[in-house]
Amino acid sequence: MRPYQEYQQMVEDALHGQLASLGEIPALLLDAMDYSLKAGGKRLRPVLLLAACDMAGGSLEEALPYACALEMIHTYSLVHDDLPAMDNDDLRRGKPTNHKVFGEGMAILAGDGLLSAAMELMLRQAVRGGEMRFVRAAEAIARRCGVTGMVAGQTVDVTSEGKTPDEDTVRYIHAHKTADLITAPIEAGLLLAGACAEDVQSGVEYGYGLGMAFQMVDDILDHEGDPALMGKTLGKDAAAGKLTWVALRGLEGAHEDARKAVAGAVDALHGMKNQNWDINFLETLAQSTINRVQ
Ligand code: GRG
Repeated sequence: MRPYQEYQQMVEDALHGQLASLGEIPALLLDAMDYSLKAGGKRLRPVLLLAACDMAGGSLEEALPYACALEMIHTYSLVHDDLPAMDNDDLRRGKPTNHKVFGEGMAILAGDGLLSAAMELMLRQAVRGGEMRFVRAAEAIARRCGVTGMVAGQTVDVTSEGKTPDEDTVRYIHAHKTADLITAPIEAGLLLAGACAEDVQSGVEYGYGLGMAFQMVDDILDHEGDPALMGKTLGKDAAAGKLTWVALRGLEGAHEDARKAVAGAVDALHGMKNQNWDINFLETLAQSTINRVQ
């Protein structure tokens, strides 16, 4: 088992090079994309992809373009989410948001650029690799960030503000806006490593539990977190009447449900058919989500 920081460093080292490898990008566009990409962040999604692939005996070199692509997709979603037409935020990852620095037009283009670059990187690797597992990993990521995944969740999120929270709707928002992009790296990492369908399914269940817990804790931190550690303005969700897990279940209920979601994730890991895999990294990561402060 490698430490989190080792996977994180692999991603940090590869991100800019992966972008630059696509060819000549207009300087301002590259600056705007790089600004948000290099603004920090935990790199959770790419780390999950590398760790899942590593656990199942896959190649980290083959997985790296997918890991970087996923971080690009996540970063695009943050850039667009921060725009005045969406959440209208001034601060992200402890820095002024992309549109505050580059203007709204460039922030939209930076997001578009990050999403398109991500697709290109994955498909280039799929063409190079020439095996169906490369295509299937790209399909899983495209599906989970797309119109039945993250974009669907964000749509229901922005159109539900001010409504009375009901469990089905809040679960839908969290499952798609957040958990899909946390499930994507597990699914893609296992597919790249050639895992069997049953183990990919267990990985998907793990990703769902982890992703739901991650967003429940995010909702809790919006009330109880430290803005300096979170790198963003807190308290905005409640003020905007967002459908959060805290709005649905209260702070205590949200803590309890986050613990249950993590337990579900850990159960799924233990149910993997391949009992030779070292599940410690993914298990520890899921458990630490409960106590995360950033
Ligand atoms: C614009 C299509 C579109 C989607 C936006 C990502 C998102 C959906 C909205 C941002 C607000 C939010 C609460 C998203 C839920 C996912 C989440 C908790 C994102 C923050 O992820 P972290 O904590 O951030 O991994 P870092 O900065 O560490 O990468």
